[in-house]
Formats: sequence, structure tokens, C-alpha cells
Amino acid sequence: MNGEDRAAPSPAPPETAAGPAASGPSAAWGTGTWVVLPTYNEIENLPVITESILAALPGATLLVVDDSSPDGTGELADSLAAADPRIRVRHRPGKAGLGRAYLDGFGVALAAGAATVVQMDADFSHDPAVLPDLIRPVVTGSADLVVGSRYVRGGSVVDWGIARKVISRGGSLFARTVLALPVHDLTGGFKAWRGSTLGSIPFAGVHAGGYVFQIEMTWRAKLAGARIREIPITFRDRRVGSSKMSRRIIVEALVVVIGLRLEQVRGAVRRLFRRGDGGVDGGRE
Ligand SMILES: Nc1nc2c(ncn2[C@@H]2O[C@H](COP(=O)(O)OP(=O)(O)O)[C@@H](O)[C@H]2O)c(=O)[nH]1
Ligand SMILES: [Mg+2]
Repeated sequence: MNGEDRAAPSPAPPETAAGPAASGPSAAWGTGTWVVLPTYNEIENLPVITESILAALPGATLLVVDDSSPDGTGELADSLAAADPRIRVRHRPGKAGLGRAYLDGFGVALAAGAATVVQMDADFSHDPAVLPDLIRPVVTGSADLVVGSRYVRGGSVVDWGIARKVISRGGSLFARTVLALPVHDLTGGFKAWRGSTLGSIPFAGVHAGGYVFQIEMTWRAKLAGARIREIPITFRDRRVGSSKMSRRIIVEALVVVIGLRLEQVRGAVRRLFRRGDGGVDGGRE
């Protein structure tokens, strides 16, 4: 989808660090924003996370994208949706990875005319209280993609062992260097997108694995000319439930990052040669 933002944007609150929380969130704050929340076995987190998200953005629509969680997360989401019209549920037939779930949810949000689309985890690693600050640059028009970042001044990770810290930070640094992308946190998944920016990215062929999906989407945003802003976040390890990420996914991410860069370089070389041919033939363009 490549459309204009059709839903009415939220009224812009003042650009203060405290955000709307200082005066209590207005009922309209978040209008036109869709929060896409992928879940797989998050039954313990779901009731509290949905409540916290909608407390932070009372005007938002919350889309739970569940891959037929065996623990009944999908059914619980249905009952929450029955009680609150702001909550929607997308049921998918089986576990197909975080990236696929996000792309599916993004498609639904964009088709509904979302002006702003937020992506976040359901396990409280991403603090819902940050949501007003996360969407503000998009809503006020100063950025097209806002990345919640652990690796800028003021950002941090708590509860992680040294090994996971090194892997995460090293992964971001590797991708940042290989892709020459001026973003410090490339593997995180707490982001706010301008709807039209997200809609301008071709979803076909985007890799679905957890980490590479995050890197690739930010990379594609940059290629599409998006203005990217990072805001500091504190990332906490999940409170309950278990992680679905694996070592294989990390290795896949490294390989795909190199592939993405090669693909871009090859495209640039091809364009250069085409231009060269035109020059020899005396053609224009
Ligand atoms: N729908 C769906 N959600 C998923 C899948 N894998 C992970 N998730 C969700 O994506 C978020 C992040 O996953 P998590 O396992 O916490 O990864 P980690 O934070 O990197 O350890 C959580 O909300 C998960 O429930 C999947 O295959 N399908
Ligand atoms: Mg997690």
C-alpha cells in the first residue's frame, strides 16, 4: 500500500520529556495510531499489557496478532476484544515467526488507514509508558520512523547477562557498519512508523526471523528516504513466559545483513553501467 495517511492524526501534545503523562493522557491521544502486538504463548502478559498500552494511548487501536498459541492467548485476546472495541485480534494458523506476524498486522493496520503504526513486544520488555514519546515525532511530523533505542545516551538494558548484551550490541554494531546505517539499535523491535512510510516498503521478500526482520525493516525505511529518529528506552527482560529467539536466528541475521548490502551494491553497479551504456549510445537519462 502506498496511500496517504487517511485517519485523523492525534492532536499534538507539547514536546516535553514528560509527555502527556504529566497531565494525564487525553482521551484522543493515539487516535489514528494502531499498535501491532504479536503474541505467541503470552497468556500471562496479555491482559496487563493490553491495559497498559491503552492507558498510555487511549485513542489507539490495538491489534493482537496471534499465531495460534497453544496456551490459549488467542482465545483470551478474543474475550478482551469483545469487552473493548479498541482491541482487535488477528488469528494466524500456526507459528510462522515474528516478522510474518508483524507484516500481516501492518497490512491490516494500513488497510484500515492507520496514520501511525507502532510495533512492540507483548512481554513488557518494551515499556508501554514510553508510547506517547515514541509516537510524538511521527505525529508532529518531525520523523517517519522512531526507533526505541537501548544504545543511545539515556538508553539501557537491565536483567541481561554479559553474553546477551555483547551479542545484541555487537549485532547492532555489525549491521550498522555493514549497512552504513546511522542507527545505534538495529535489532530492537519497539518502533513507531508513519503509515505512509511503512506502506511504501515492499513487504515481499522481507526476512521473517526476529532479529533480521528488525534490521531489514529499518534498512528498507532508510532506502525509502525515511527520516529516522532514535529515542532512549530502558529494555527489561520479559517478566513471565519464555523467549522464542534462538542462536540460529542470530547467525541468520549476520548472513542476511551481508546479503542486503551486496544486493544494494549490485543494484548500484547495475545502474551505473546502464547509465554508462546510455552515455556511449548518446542517449539521455
Ligand atoms: N505471532 C507471533 N508472535 C511471536 C512469534 N515469535 C515471537 N513472538 C512474539 O514476539 C515478541 C518477542 O518475542 P520474544 O520471544 O520475547 O523474543 P525476545 O524478546 O527476543 O526474547 C513477543 O511478544 C512474542 O510473543 C511468532 O512466531 N508469532
Ligand atoms: Mg522478549
